Amino acid sequence: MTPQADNPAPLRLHVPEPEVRPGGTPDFSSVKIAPAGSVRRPEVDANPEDIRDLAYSIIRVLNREGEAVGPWAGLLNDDDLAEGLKHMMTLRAFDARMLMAQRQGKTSFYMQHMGEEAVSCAFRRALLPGDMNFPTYRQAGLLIAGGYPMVDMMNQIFSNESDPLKGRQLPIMYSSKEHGFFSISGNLGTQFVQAVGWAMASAIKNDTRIAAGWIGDGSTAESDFHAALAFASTYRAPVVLNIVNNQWAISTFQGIARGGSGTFAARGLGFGLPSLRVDGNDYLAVHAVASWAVERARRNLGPTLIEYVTYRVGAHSTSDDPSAYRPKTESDAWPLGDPVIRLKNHLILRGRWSEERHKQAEAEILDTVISAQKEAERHGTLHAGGKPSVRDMFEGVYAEMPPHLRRQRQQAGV
Ligand SMILES: Cc1ncc(C[n+]2csc(CCOP(=O)(O)OP(=O)(O)O)c2C)c(N)n1
Ligand SMILES: [Mg+2]
Repeated sequence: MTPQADNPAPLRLHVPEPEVRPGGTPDFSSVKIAPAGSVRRPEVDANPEDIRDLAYSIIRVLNREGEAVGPWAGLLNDDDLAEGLKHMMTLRAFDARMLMAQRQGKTSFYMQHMGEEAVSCAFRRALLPGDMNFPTYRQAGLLIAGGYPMVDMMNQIFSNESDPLKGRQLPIMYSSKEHGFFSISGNLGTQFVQAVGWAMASAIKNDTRIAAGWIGDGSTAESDFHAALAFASTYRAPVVLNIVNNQWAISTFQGIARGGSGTFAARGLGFGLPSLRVDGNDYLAVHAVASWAVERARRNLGPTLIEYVTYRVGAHSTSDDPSAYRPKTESDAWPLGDPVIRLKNHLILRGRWSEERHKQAEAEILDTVISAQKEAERHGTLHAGGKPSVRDMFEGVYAEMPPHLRRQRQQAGV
């Protein structure tokens, strides 16, 4: 018998810990950030084996001075960028008003995008009409940049008589087939397999529409994430697989779901997927990388995995208090800055924008959001005014209502 077997050391688990806790000094010195413009831009038909390094770097376009530099720059003109800036400002203003509405008891729940606006707003611009997103709850920029009426978003949040989803979904879990926005699932991870399945169906039908799946850093620990990658890789489904790494999964830091892999993008390498990491707070970089991946999918070159490196500035949701698990000043220390300010500075540098123009745009956007809110509130809020009908509860599931539901509807008197 060996001595080890006689007296084995007790086994232990490794539980990763965040570097800093509340009360500590935020430290992101371990986050390695490539200088803007320094990461190469391969051809879209590059062999995934030849671009494995892109899973470990960070593609960036906007430098500290606000210039757009390097091989990923130059896709969007100044008008496009000004429009993009307005989309992000609109999402931020919308968030602020809806957060306040939740505090006022007009809705039970809200989730903000603060700090992550570039990801969904810029990605939307890379898609074509007919393409389908399978989003999580933090991609409302897909709707705002896609022209979905803000009043309908608010009607859903207020669960009022004009709620397009008739009170059946948690507030903010929108759905709009026409706007390429598949119904959000509260069960995390499901949207990734659904995106791959939809993309496979599109290819089976010889259609030209592609899909985009969305998942958070924490949710990549779900088995659905891995199943989605296996199917996407085997069948080369026309899908863009997006991981939004905002550093947190409610109170759990990203190191738990990432485990031993260096980055979330690196998860794709074992599946042979082209896997790119991008500065998620850089509107131009997000759009450029998204366009690269969309072109691959559209040209039948297969799926791409993208990790957006960003930071969740606000609370996870209105039910969360981040001061319990991270330093209050952590977002100020985040090294990739604020996506709105970075794009604003770039446009100022190009002579297309100014501080005055920005203030004016902020005021105009706030006016638009407030008038949309007034209109939505005319149709009711959580505790006041019009509500969806109880009858709606019985509709929309079965093509022909089964007898037991018909009986229940009669009992409810609707
Ligand atoms: C299958 C499943 N498990 C757990 C939850 C509870 N839950 C809701 S949000 C969340 C954190 C998700 O974090 P992440 O994927 O990083 O997304 P983020 O909120 O940061 O955008 C958890 C655990 C859930 N909704 N579904
Ligand atoms: Mg997260």
